[in-house]
This record gives sequence, C-alpha cells and structure tokens, in this order.
Amino acid sequence: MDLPGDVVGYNRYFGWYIDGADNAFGKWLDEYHKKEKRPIGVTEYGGGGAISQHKDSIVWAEDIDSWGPRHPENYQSALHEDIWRQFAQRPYLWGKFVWCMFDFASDGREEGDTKGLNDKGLCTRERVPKDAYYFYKSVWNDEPMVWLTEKRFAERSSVVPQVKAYSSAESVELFVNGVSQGLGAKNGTVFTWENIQIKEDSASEIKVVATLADSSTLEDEAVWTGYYVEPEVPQVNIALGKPIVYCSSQENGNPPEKINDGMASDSSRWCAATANDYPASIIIDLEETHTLTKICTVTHKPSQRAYRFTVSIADELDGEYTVIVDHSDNTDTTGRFSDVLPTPAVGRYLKIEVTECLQSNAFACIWEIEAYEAAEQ
Ligand SMILES: [Ca+2]
Repeated sequence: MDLPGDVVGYNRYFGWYIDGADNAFGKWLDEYHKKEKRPIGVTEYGGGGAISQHKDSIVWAEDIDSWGPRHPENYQSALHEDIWRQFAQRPYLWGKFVWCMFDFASDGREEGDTKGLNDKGLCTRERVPKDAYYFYKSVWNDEPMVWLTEKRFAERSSVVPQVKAYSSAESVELFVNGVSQGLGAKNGTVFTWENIQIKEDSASEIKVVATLADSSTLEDEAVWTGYYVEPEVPQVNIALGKPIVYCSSQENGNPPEKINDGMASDSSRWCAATANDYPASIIIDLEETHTLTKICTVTHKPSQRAYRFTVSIADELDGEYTVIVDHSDNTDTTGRFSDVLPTPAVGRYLKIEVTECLQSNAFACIWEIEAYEAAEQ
C-alpha cells in the first residue's frame, strides 16, 4: 500500500478468524515485511476466551467457532503463547498490540458464553484475569511468578493430556496429591507435563512449585476431579494433499489444490474463474477406497456469505455419485461446516459441488475440505 505514513500496522487474527496452524502468522508477517517499504507492526491480534469453557486437545478447525459459542479459555491462552513465540522471533516488528485487555460490550455478537460481548479480553468484563493474562505476566513482568493454568477446568478427564504452568522461574515441579510428577518441560515461560493421571470420581490436589534463582520457591494450586473418558478413536484427514482429478474452473492464484492443502484461509482457497457460475465443482481422488465418517468444510468469507453446496462420493471417477453431505438449502453465514455422517460413506472419488451463494456476484470459493476416516486400531 502507498498510503502516507512512516510506519504501518496490520490487524490480523491468525488462529481465530482464520487458521493459524504451522506458524501461519509468522510466515504472513515475513511476506509483508518484504513487501512493505516501511516498518511493520501488529496493531490488533488475539482471540476470544470464555472462562466457563474448557476442552482438552483443541483443534481450531474442529473445536472453535470464532463467530459462535465455542470460545474455550484454554484455547485463547494457547493461541497467545503460539502467536507470541512467532512475534518474539521477528525483531523487525515495531509493535505488537493485544486486542484486548478487558471483555467489553459489543451489541450483535452472540459468542462465547455471553450475548453482546466481545470476549477477546485477557480479563473478563468483571476484571477476572484469564489464563492468557498470566501468560503475558510471565513474559513481560520481572516479578517472579508461577501460575497453574486451567484452574477452572475443575471436572475433567482423569488422564489430563497436558498440565501447564506459566512461570518466570528456571524450573517448575508438579505434584498430584503430594506425589511428584517431575519437572515440567520448559519452553520459554511455559512448563508442561503430558498425560497426568488424577483420581477418578474424587478430588485431586494439583500443585506446582517454582524454584527461583535464589532457591526460594513459589507455589500455585488447583483442585480437579477426574472422570473416566472413553479414549477417542483418532481421526485422519484422508483428503489432505490428495490429487484433484476434476475442477470446473479456477481463478488465477487460487487453484484447486488449495482446497485440500491443510490450510483454511483467504490465501489458501480454491476459487472459480468467474462470479455467479454455478454449479462449480471439484473432484478429489482419495487414491483408494475409504470409509468416511466426517466431512469438514470451510467456505469463503466466513461470517459474510452463505454458500450452498453438496459433497458426494463414488467408486469410479465417472460413476454415480451419492450425496453424503447436503447443504443445498443453507442460509447460515458462519462458513464452517462439520458433518458427522449418519452412516459411514464408502468410495474413492470425493466431489464437492457449490450450487449457489446467497450473496450476489460471488465466486464459488472454498477454503478447505477435510474428509475423515477413523484410524485403524
Ligand atoms: Ca486451503
């Protein structure tokens, strides 16, 4: 851009409104650092956090509704850790501005656990600090500190996939009911322990002890009650990177291969060559017969456009396609679809067909499609 100004700042929400996997924010910054003739900074970044919500092993595409209800507090803190690590490796940034310090009224939003609220604050509107607040305390403040995260995730799986603490100390030890679980793996000010067993159906005392340079200690603790959770069958996205064997048309720069490259973002999308050209379709060759259990789709311009589409499957490229996902009457503009199939679908060729967009003059355009199959046990 050639607007007047000595420096430039971008508001970007990687990991929130768009996928932030695989250091996407940092890569984007490097690209704009090269393009811009002036120093660049980040004038807004972040994501929502509802302190009533938590979940283990969160995946953005699966578990987060940036414009909807699912805003787990522990995703927000993990997001800030991930983004901050990318910022810290890029000293060319002239500034980084968290959006924002406190949750605030935002009429029209229906997100997280409270209507009419923008919950991107590091603290709630009532000034209760969220875990993300303590992450920044650990990286910004000189004052020695330790904070055990997910205190409010008090009823949870008895095998905790990851226990996490923030501390400016050199080492932090975890105790469960007085029994040491060892020193945490250290990544900057983030300390983690994997697969920690707590009691089932009764309370466990979880304590972290940070040892400072002068050998003094700081402690923090929580009480968690465990319950048995059936281990999840791992799901594998078998559409990822598979060859595209048919594409009705493509716009320059947005080729069909972007529909299954593992990134759901504006810069990683398939787009038809012209507007109002429906139906527009792509066929992905899964390379052998698969049994699909779930299809996830992200359409262009989430929160603005309601695309209508179907997903179907066939054994032969030119064979008969059976519709397995039908959004041909969609009116929703979230742009995010996660369809668990009522019965598993078997086939080799996966076709996505965009039939319409409720907004006029829109190009058929999909950011990403994922096809899941249960992993073999
Ligand atoms: Ca993509």
